[in-house]
Amino acid sequence: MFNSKLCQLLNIKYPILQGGMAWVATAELAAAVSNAGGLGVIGAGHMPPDALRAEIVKAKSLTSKPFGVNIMLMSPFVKEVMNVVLEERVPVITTGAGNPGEYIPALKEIGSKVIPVVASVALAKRLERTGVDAVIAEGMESGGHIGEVTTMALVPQIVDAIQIPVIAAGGIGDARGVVAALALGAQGVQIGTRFVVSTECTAHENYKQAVVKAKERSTVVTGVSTGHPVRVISNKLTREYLELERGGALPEELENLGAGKLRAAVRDGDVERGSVMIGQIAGMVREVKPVAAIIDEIVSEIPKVVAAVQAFTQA
Ligand code: TUI
Repeated sequence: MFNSKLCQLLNIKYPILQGGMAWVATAELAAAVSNAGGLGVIGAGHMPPDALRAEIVKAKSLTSKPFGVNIMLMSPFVKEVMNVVLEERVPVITTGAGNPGEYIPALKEIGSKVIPVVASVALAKRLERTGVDAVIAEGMESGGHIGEVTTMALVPQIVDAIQIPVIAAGGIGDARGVVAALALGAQGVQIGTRFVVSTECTAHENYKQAVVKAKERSTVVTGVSTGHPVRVISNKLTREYLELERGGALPEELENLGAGKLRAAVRDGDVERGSVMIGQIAGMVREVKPVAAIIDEIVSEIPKVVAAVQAFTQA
């Protein structure tokens, strides 16, 4: 086990959480991450309750280790999927895209660990008072729905503002990112993008290859005008979307254009007309590897990175 409060809290070997990516983070990916010593997380996204229950049951059959479910608070099924995770007694719940406040008492009562994603100091402070176990401070380098502050600026400000453990997310994909996060005061990291390009990830091969081909400037942020900014790979869809957005299109028109597009990219492999949500570190992801190899590589390179940093302070 790693000497991190997070490892004790979640009963995991390495302080590495897998991002709960809608459509991408299935039971297969989550179980692979948990089996490799991290915390795998099923992404509930917009899943109906029965589909989520089936994923949870599958994950339980694939791993005996703790795993989590990410609940996307903008989902129309949020109340029903909350009931499913309560009934299935999922050990860890992460939340995204909103304030989970009203759901926290019921989750705490059955002993689930609750770890919301936050993009601001204000929400981190408010949620600490409700008894959450940790927060994930997610910078705007991340893929998908994002906030406005970078990981480098957000993490230390949240670390200074609260007492519970902080997990850094956004722009982390290798040992250098992990060491940087720990230097900022985080107790662990959440990684999404790097796990998309893994053998166990069930996303369409076209999606993985779009990430492999991406460079550091390949993503754009759509939806700023609707109040729901989303980072995705630039393609036919984003060119059309951003043109409409610049022309002052109504939020409803833009939401309609985006509807169903993540599924089209992840499941059908339509990476030109679909929504390829991915973080800015896509540019350093070069090859598809098994999850265990990704985690082993990250963990095994940490001492080398620490030594390189330490060398700066030695005369
Ligand atoms: O949730 C995410 N990333 C996501 S969710 C998602 S699903 C989707 N599908 C289609 C269109 C749009 C989204 C894809 N990616 N990350 C966690 C996250 N949460 N990032 C930012 C936030 C956040 C933002 C505002 C959390 C709380 C918040 O506070 C609102 C409030 O009420 O204070």
